Amino acid sequence: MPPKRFPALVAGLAGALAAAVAGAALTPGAAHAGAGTATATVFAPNPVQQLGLQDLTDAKDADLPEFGPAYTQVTLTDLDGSGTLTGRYVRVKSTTGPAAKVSGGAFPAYHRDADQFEQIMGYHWVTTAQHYIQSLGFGGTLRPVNQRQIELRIGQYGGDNSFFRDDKANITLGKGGVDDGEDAEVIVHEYGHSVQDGQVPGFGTTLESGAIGEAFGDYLAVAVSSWATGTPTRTDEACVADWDSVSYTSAPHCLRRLDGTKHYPEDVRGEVHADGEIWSRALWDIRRALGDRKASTLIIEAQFAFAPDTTFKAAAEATVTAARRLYGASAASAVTKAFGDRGIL
Ligand SMILES: [Ca+2]
Ligand SMILES: [Ca+2]
Ligand SMILES: [Ca+2]
Ligand SMILES: [Zn+2]
Repeated sequence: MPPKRFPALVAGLAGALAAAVAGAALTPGAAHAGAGTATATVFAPNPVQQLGLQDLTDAKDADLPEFGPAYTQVTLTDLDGSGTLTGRYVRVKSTTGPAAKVSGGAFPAYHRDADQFEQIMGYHWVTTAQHYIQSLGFGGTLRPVNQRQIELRIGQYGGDNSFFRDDKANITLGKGGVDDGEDAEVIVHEYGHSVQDGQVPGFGTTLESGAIGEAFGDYLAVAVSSWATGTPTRTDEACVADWDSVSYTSAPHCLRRLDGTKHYPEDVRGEVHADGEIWSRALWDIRRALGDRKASTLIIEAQFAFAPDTTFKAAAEATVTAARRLYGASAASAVTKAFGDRGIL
């Protein structure tokens, strides 16, 4: 388990605290001091990864007994005290079903067959992803990254259409197959697009920059999953969205992987998600070489220098530069090797 980040407040206290801090200006540090909290129930990160069961199926959103051990109680943080899923980093809007509502300092223990479950998931995993980024020093010793309130919408149709959206800060989750909001790695992938847009407004206007966007979302999904829920994992750590993908892949179920062998330029297919696997493997290798903390820090720091229409080569060079500036020559050479192995540098 990672270091404890969520203070274990008793439920009764949480409501009082939420009221006390409502409207107060929260500093990033205050997010960890228990401001605006409530307990809730989530998957962490998803039932396939948690249980190691590749034969789980959506079963039309049924709350079958095998999901039981995957339900995990967490403390939602950074809530604004209104009793809804509105907080410092995200506000949740659902067009399907009723809105989740606090009762006595806690959200009811919604399960996957309730629309509110995906709302809670969305709130929790966006906030957790922002906490992960802050844990690296962003907003402290390093510049803030995407420390704004985004909107997370849940609708019948959503899907991964961020490449075509004009409001890239925000997230839309759909309900095709397994509800997208039941898999933390889908939520954090989408938040990855928001993060990059926060760093470089309008990022991802070309095939290669778009592929970098998909790759970073996948990388962030895995990094946040591991940070929040621990390793080793019961499915391959490099597997993204083990649960959402059960309805469209064969076992082991992965939407995409970080440890593929695609090489530039011969494996380019002209599709951002497919080509993103070239870039994400380089990020994965950087993480294996330098560890999660250094890798994620330099990868995110480098993105500030990316042009909205960057090429793989220019972005890789910016990443090497960030590695050298933050961690010196040996880190820079590890990053150069990772991109070199993919044919990018
Ligand atoms: Ca559901
Ligand atoms: Ca889905
Ligand atoms: Ca996973
Ligand atoms: Zn995407």
